[in-house]
Amino acid sequence: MKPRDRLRIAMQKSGRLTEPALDLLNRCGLTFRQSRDKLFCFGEGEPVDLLLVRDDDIPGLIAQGVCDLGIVGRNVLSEFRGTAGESNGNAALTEWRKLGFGRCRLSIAVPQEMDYNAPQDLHGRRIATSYPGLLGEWLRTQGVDATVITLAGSVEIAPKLGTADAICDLVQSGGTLVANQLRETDVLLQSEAVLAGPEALPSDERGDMIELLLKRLDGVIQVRE
Ligand code: PRT
Ligand code: ZN
Repeated sequence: MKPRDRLRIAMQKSGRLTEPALDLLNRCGLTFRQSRDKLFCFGEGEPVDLLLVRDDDIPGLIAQGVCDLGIVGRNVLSEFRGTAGESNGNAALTEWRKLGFGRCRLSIAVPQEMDYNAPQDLHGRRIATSYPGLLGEWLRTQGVDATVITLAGSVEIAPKLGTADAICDLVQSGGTLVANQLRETDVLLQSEAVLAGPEALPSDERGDMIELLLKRLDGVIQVRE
């Protein structure tokens, strides 16, 4: 791949993390020229550009070196690290900073009427999720043998449709679970948006720019807290 002299940050094009991520970068003194219906935003002052993509693509873009950093939910980053990462010859990714927005948790939920006391009650059951890596790892640590059903979306209706006995999905207010007669039983992961990047910083101007950005971020995050 051609060496780049400008830093490139991947962020969500359109979704829950878009506005707060852009707001945070603006507070760090970064402004961008291109309108947001485009894939690429050119940085005006500093040599920092944005790539606007689906959140699920962000870890892969960093691991492949297409982007230097990304703003993404820990849930997406952890799932990627568990299922791809080094085994695919990709660079190992790390959380450089917690960003304090996009907070949610990845939880197990079961139908309200199900008799559930402990993870062992999931033995032999079917659990629907968009996070098969994280769920599989949790089931292993709990010593539970269950069938993981991977769905891209609408996980919360799987029990009602009869395609799963329980789900493992993101929860924020809990409203979606209640609306689907489900109750939260176990939290697998507490999540928020994070600044993700490779474990080793690039040893050129981009590395210097990342260090400067991290310093500014720390200032902005401290003011918020
Ligand atoms: O198009 P793209 O793939 O980029 O977007 P997306 O639809 O995958 O993501 P998006 O915008 O929904 O969420 C982006 C990130 O926001 C997630 O990866 C999480 O890190 C974070 N986040 C924070 C959430 C929620 N809160 C959240 N509540 N992501 C999803 N939800 C959903 C959840 O899946 C469930 O359907 O909201 C519902 C639960 O919310 P409550 O409030 O009813 O509990
Ligand atoms: Zn997504």
